[in-house]
Amino acid sequence: MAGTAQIGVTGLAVMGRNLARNFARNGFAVAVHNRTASRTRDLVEQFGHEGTFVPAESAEEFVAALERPRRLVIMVKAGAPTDAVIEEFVPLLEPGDVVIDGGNAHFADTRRREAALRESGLHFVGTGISGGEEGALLGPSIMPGGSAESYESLGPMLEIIAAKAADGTPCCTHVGADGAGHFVKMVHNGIEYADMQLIAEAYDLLRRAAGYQPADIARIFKGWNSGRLDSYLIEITAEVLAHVDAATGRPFVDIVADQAEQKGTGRWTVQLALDLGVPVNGIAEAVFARSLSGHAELRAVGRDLAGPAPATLAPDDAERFAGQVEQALYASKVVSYTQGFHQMQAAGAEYGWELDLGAIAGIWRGGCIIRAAFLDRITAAYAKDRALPSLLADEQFAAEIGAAQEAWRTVVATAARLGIPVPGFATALSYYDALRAERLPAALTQGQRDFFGAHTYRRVDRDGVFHTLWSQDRSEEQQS
Ligand code: NBP
Repeated sequence: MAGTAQIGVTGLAVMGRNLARNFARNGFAVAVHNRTASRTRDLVEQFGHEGTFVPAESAEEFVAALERPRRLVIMVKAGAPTDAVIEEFVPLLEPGDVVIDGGNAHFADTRRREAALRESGLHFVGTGISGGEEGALLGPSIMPGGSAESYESLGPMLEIIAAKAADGTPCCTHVGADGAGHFVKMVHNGIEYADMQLIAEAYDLLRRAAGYQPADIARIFKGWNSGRLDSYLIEITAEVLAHVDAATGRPFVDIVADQAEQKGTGRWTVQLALDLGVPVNGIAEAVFARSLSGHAELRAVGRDLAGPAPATLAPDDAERFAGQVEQALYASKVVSYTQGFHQMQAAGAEYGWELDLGAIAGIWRGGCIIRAAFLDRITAAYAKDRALPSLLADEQFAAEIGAAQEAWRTVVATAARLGIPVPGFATALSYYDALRAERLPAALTQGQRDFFGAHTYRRVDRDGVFHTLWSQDRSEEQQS
């Protein structure tokens, strides 16, 4: 079978195995390889009937099975294992071959690997893949970086195995050079964190402020899912809330320990936003909310702190409040996407990627965790103005948020009054109000910085950089 496989996948744990099956089910001959050969044998034994698999037990056999230029997908644990696999395969490859990393790599690692492999004439394509195990098999959202040339040979295959949006468009596009694909996947995950946090806050308010039970809230979410909040995450939230624990007969959500876990990507999004100087408050609050939930000892110490007595709204008010929560959720969601897209825009400028933000929203419409009808609107906003400075500068989003803002304020104020934490809703509203402000207290911050550290400031009425000689009470002097 030498040189007949159109693509190869090495690393056959859940993701790699399903991705290989996806290629095979779509008619591609797929070479398959794994460090531990039993996984390769299991795959062919269980799923060999689904298409053409070319099993390989050694790296040499695997490379020899691929047609040229070779296309080789690495689906192993991110970090050192990915480097180990690259080191193993690179000496066996030839200029023009394409090495694809479909793992959740940090984009800086992808930039480093791309530069190193380019020296040997190899294309390195860091590719974000979203949709988990099921997406890998049935159609994920695919975010390939790397050179445009590599996309010419690889792109058509990826577009075939990718999810399709409702209008049939493949959820895969060439995102940009070197680490762009992994960066965009990381921001996708950051936005996913923010979406999940906002949904969790909406649930908490409906339960604790409005007095609804999980089954009622499931019905409310189901209703929202046929409106502008229509999305995979709202859909599964309704299912989780409707689920009853078989062992106890209690709502499933009540038997789950309330300590959320986080993997690296949400944290990376916030760390890199800090490096880029981009406020991604919504994502940051989502990461911190998970982190706080996990600090059991801290929470035990705080549990007896003073707060308002628990109170719930009257049934008529509860119904109206549920409508207001929908508006607050929608407005906060628009803000967190605004922040995520700002981060991608800033990274594009910093790293020289020509990111098409509308196309990126487009490939998130299917396959991935944040898939939502709403993404069409983002694509439309960037189609109207490719250089849109912020999603909130889009007339339609601005009008929608304008219409929601009163309800949004009521929800945040109600939460504060009742002592229910809503870090996601509140930070989104503060971001919105900060953008609206004619003047920010940053002027005072600058004054303080000049006072204690001679950090200088700019004036509103004259050009230049100024410092006040505070101890001498002397008027400002212009710096050179
Ligand atoms: P894992 O992340 O659990 O990795 C297991 C695979 O890595 C196995 O094939 C294992 O081989 C291989 N591997 C390791 Br560990 N060290 C190796 C080394 N030094 N040399 C060669 N192979 C090595 O698998 P996964 O959950 O399928 O995820 C694969 C990638 O996809 C990861 O980067 C992950 O972050 C990313 N991803 C996962 C999801 C998801 O929902 N799970 C979604 C999107 C992306 P062995 O069988 O010999 O131990």
